[in-house]
Amino acid sequence: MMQAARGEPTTSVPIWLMRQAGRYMDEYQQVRSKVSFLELCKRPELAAEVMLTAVKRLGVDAAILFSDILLILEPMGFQLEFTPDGGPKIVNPIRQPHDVDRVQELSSAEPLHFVMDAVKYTREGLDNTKPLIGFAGAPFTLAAYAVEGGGSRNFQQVKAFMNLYPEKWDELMRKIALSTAHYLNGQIEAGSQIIQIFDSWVGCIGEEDYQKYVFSHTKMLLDLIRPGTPIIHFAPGNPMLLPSVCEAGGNVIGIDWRISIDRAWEIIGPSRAIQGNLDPAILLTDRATIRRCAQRIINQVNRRSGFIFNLGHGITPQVPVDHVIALVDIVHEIGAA
Ligand code: 1CP
Repeated sequence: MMQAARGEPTTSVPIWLMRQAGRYMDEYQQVRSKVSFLELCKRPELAAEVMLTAVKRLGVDAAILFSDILLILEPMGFQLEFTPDGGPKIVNPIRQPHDVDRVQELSSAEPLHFVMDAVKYTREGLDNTKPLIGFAGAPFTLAAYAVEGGGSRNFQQVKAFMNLYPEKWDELMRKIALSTAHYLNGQIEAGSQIIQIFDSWVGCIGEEDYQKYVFSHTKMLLDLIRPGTPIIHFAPGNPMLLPSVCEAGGNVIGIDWRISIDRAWEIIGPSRAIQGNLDPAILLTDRATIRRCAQRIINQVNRRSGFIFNLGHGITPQVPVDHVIALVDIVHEIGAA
């Protein structure tokens, strides 16, 4: 996994899956029947146990910290809740330009000390061959939650805010980017060996707006991450953004199923690794279909160095665990052949 992240040749194809520990798994549901999601994130031993259990059960080649991109918003002054259906809600979102003034910029990772502890415990429980991925939301995606107050279908409020109040938008993005840099460097210090940036919702905007409202902030964040740790930059939803996403930075570019591996590699170029890109919906089909789709991806990779198998987005709660285990086995089998 580390070799692939650095773009070096590997003897097999490494695989891990976004949301590999989550609601589709019985073991996770059992833990969640006793504690709320936020409590789970704030109990480092428990958070580590949830991820270690998933890694062991699935046989994947990397662990990701068990946490959530939204936790950083709490010490920045947002009141965060998770509704019973699992969705996040911000009780005091940004609606007016002056709301940005109350957003606290973090000057260290200390307010999120429980996350650093979860990194330590997860690292301690992992086999040495499996790296631990630390992560954070990218500035746009975090700002989108801060303005919308939760998930959104069309992101109207965040788009209106950035167009109407560009200076306040820059101030908000800057506060988030600088806080996130402390947070990620803290995770690296605690033992994370790879960092993934999730810009999960940036695909809702176009190329020009990415350049105008997003690019410089994401680039600043990536430039502030301690050198030497590979960065996976995942910005799904709109493959037209890929040239700008690459320019913003990252050693590995995460792609979703909307673009083929071949075309993505043409755009991304040989100097970076790629992570992706199975449609998570395929995990709802059957073993033969999962095999066929995994084979197609590995054929397109065509032995190029620097490939990490993953989904184009997270595992959904409806997916049978057996199908996920089958995918990991299939990728290990085909990828070593
Ligand atoms: O009820 C529950 O148990 C909560 C379900 C849950 C889980 C298991 C949420 C709420 N978050 C998580 C864990 C999580 N989230 C991880 C670590 C576990 C793993 O990957 O195995 C990670 C890396 C995240 C990152 C995350 N949170 C993202 C980026 C990835 C993506 O899916 O694009 C996003 C957008 C979030 C916000 C969030 N948190 C939870 C949900 C259901 C969502 C998405 C909701 C939405 O706005 O649509």
